[in-house]
Amino acid sequence: MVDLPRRSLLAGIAAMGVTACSKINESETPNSLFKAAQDGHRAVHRALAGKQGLAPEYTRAERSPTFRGNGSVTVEDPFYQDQLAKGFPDWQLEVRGLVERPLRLTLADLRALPQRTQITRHDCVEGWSAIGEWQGPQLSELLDAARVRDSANFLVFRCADVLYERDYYESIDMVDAYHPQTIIAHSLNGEPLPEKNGAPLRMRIERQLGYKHAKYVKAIEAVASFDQIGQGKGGFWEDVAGYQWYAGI
Ligand SMILES: Nc1nc2c(c(=O)[nH]1)N[C@H]1C(S)=C(S)[C@@H](COP(=O)(O)O)O[C@H]1N2
Ligand SMILES: [Mo]
Repeated sequence: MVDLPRRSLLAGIAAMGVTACSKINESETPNSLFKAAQDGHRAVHRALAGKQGLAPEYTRAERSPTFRGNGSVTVEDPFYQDQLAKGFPDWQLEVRGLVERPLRLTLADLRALPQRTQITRHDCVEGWSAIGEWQGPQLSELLDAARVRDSANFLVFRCADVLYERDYYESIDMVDAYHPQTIIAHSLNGEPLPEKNGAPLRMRIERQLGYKHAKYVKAIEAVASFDQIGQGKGGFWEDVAGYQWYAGI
């Protein structure tokens, strides 16, 4: 595990500037389209949306006055609570698994990267929506810096909270991983994330339903398959309640 100073992270990103594109192209090869076709919804959605289709973005005036918290709204862990009280000075996000260069990034590292701000609508399957302004680096920046191996097919997000006695986790494929609106958000409506919305870091994966947007993210793991993770369905709600792994909207 390397503790990368910011300069070398940025240098790494500059040096790997083309990876995001080549990765997306790779995932459009006939072979992986065949794999995608095993899930009808995913294939149809991809065909209609196009690989770079953007989720709608809204104006500041359209933001919801409050953005509710759902699922876990607190993290019991004492280290987490101590960090929350102090503004997360020692929180680290790990990027690990099938990568050439594992990373450990502080919030300061993440804030020093180029930032994306997006005002999007969150849709929860429980029947509510909210519009919020999110800010953070694109996930592709980190993946390029970590040099994701070709053998990686999915990213697993490991979360700090426990819900119904299980660690929350989620996973996405490499098309969503490199999508321009997939960001690691540290801010909501111009403020650091509140605890209920996933402080200090939560995913925004804008073309998917709410449960895919992992909150309290502590590690991002590149894997070939998620068969051996959790109960093998690729996420907390997929395991617990049979929700679809591909939740495209
Ligand atoms: N770690 C973690 N991430 C999570 C959840 C959770 O309980 N724990 N709930 C999911 C669900 S179902 C939704 S709708 C959104 C809610 O995000 P919010 O609390 O910011 O509204 O987070 C998702 N990500
Ligand atoms: Mo949800």
